[in-house]
Amino acid sequence: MIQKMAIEELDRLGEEIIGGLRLSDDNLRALLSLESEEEVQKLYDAARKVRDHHFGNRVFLNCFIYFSTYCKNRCAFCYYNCKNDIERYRLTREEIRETCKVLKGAGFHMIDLTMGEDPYYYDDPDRFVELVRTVKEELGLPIMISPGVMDNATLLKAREKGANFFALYQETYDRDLYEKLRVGQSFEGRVSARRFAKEQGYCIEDGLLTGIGNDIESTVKSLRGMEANNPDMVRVMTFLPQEGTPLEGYQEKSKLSELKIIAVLRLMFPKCLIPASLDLEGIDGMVHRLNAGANIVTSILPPDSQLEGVANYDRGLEERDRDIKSVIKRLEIMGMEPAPQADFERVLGC
Ligand code: SAM
Ligand code: MD0
Ligand code: SF4
Repeated sequence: MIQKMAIEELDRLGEEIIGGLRLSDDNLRALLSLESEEEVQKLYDAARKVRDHHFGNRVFLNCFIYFSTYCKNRCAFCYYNCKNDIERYRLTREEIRETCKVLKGAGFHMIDLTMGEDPYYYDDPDRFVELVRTVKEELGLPIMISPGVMDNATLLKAREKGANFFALYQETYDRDLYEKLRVGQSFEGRVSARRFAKEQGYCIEDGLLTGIGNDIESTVKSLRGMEANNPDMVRVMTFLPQEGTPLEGYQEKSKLSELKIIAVLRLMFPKCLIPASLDLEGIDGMVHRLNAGANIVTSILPPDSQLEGVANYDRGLEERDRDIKSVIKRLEIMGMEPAPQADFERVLGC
């Protein structure tokens, strides 16, 4: 049986975490099973207190460039899985250079270069390394790479050419669920690519999906699984069903909301970057995620961009409100502001 957490304990939680308290598995179960509006708000309050203690009102901004939507894999949740008959694109090096020009001085702390596991790059990974070099040369900003599982030699070369962060999400540390989600992909291979990157001086991001077969026990397992990697950034995303995929019609009444998990992540990983992704609910959703303890806005698209997101809540909508100016405007209304770049460099040095 899950032990409940008393309201008074929730009131003290933020302070206690700042004072060094580590949550037990029973604490995690209790927090993840909170339901009443009052209790859940207290959880967010605690997470914000911890976030503000370490980062003040300052937020980081991550630019998302999905430069190739070709993929050889068949993740059950993903729109871009190779079985889905969709239009795809692969930007040329020149197009990427042009995108960088638009991004100069825009105010981003980091550029996220994401792709599907595109054979064009996997058959000749030096093409990918070259792309990292180009973006570094154009912008001089920190670079996150999200290329999927990459071989060690390529990870090393990309690091030498200026990649700072390696994002690779396990989605779940429950192996049975993993096999249903990342169909045909090695669980260990994913863990070891991330571990290798960390050993080589990358900052690493790990992540979970929620609303897709995870219960409280498997979520606790996943949180502990992420913790074991000593990540610098940790995320959770709500599964959004995608047209043309096996899980197109999947619906789940999950009590494990993304917001609750964001708050728990903040309590478990007080100093980590935790994303408020625009990909799921846009800028209104960003506000809720920041209020639950997140501190980096991700999936901000380059100005006037036609590029894709990953889950794309706005697919098919006419208006796309995913630009850095709109984000900053809303941060100001919230009493928050973009952090100085020096703060981000400190995070990278951690
Ligand atoms: N191809 C690389 C890979 O899979 O690692 C890079 C893309 S990765 C950043 C895409 C991530 O977006 C997935 O790991 C998953 O966490 C998330 N995602 C994909 N489809 C989603 C969906 N339908 N709903 C929510 N999140 C999704
Ligand atoms: C996001 N669409 O932050 C991006 C993506 C990949 N590193 C990040 C999932 O929501
Ligand atoms: Fe490919 Fe990544 Fe989508 Fe999986 S999540 S199908 S690896 S793009």
